[in-house]
Amino acid sequence: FLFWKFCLVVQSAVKQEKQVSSKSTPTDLVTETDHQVEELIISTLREKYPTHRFIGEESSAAGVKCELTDDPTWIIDPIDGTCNFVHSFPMVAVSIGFAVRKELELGVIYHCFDGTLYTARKGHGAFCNGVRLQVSKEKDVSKALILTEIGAKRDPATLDIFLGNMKKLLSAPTHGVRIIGSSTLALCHIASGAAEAYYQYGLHCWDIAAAAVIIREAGGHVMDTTGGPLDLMSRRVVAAGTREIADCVVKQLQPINYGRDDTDPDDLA
Ligand code: 2AM
Ligand code: CA
Ligand code: CA
Ligand code: CA
Repeated sequence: FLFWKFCLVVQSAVKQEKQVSSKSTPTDLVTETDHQVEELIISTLREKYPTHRFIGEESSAAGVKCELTDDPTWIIDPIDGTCNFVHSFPMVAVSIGFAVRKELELGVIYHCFDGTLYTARKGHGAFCNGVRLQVSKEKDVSKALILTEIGAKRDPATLDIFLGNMKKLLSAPTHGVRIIGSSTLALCHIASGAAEAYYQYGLHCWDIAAAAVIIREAGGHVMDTTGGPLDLMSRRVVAAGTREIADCVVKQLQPINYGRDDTDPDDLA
C-alpha cells in the first residue's frame, strides 16, 4: 500500500550522497530526504483525506504549529533515526500515527533497512509483517533489558542526569541498557518482547504516536515518566511489557526538563 512508496524513497536515498544540515544544535541533524519524505507523506494523505490535519517533525521545525486537536490527525516522523541514516547505521524507520479526538487509533512503523513493517489498529492487535506481536511478560527488573536514547541536548548538566539514570538502571540490577538511535524502532522492540522497557526524555509526539498504539495492542504499557497517563506533548515516555517493570523504571528516573511540544494554554495551566 501507500506506505511502501514512502519507504522506497528512504531506502534509495541511503545509498546516495546526503545533504546534511543541523537544526537546534550541531547534533540535531536533518537531510533533504527528511523533508522530501514528509512532503510526500503529507501530500499523499491530504489528497486521500482532505479534511484531516497533519503534524510532522519537519513541518513543525519549519514553523507549522504542532497542535493536537479533536480533528482526525496524522502524526508523522518521516525519518526516525536521522543520525543513523546519515551514517548508514541500519536502524532507520518511517513512523505514521493517527489520532481522532486525541485518541491514538493507528500506528505504522517501517524499518527501512530490514523491511519489517509494524502495524496496529486500536482494538485489533499489533503485527509485524502480519505476525501478531506480544510484549515480554517479565515482571522482574533484574531480568530486564532496558532501552533508551540520547537526545540532541548534550550540555554537562543534562548528560549528568542521563548518565545517572543509566547508572541507576544498570545497578538496579538489570540485564543491560541499549541505545539504538531510533526511538520508534526501540519502542517496536518493546512491542515484540525483544526488550522489557524503554524510557526517554526529549522525544516529540511523532516519536511516540505510532509506537504507542503498537505497544498497547501488543499488551504493553505506555505512560508518563512519572507513572501517570501518557501525554503525547510532554516530551517524556516510559514503555514496558508489564506494569511491574514500568513501575521499577519510573522509580529510578530523575527527570530531564524539555519544553512541551505545543503551547496550548489549557495544557500549561
Ligand atoms: P529523529 O532521528 O527523528 O530526530 C536518537 O537519539 C533518537 O531520538 C531518534 O529516534 C531521534 O529522532 C530521537 N530524538 C530526536 N530529538 C530528540 C530530542 N530532543 N531528545 C531526545 N530524543 C530525540
Ligand atoms: Ca530529527
Ligand atoms: Ca524521531
Ligand atoms: Ca525524524
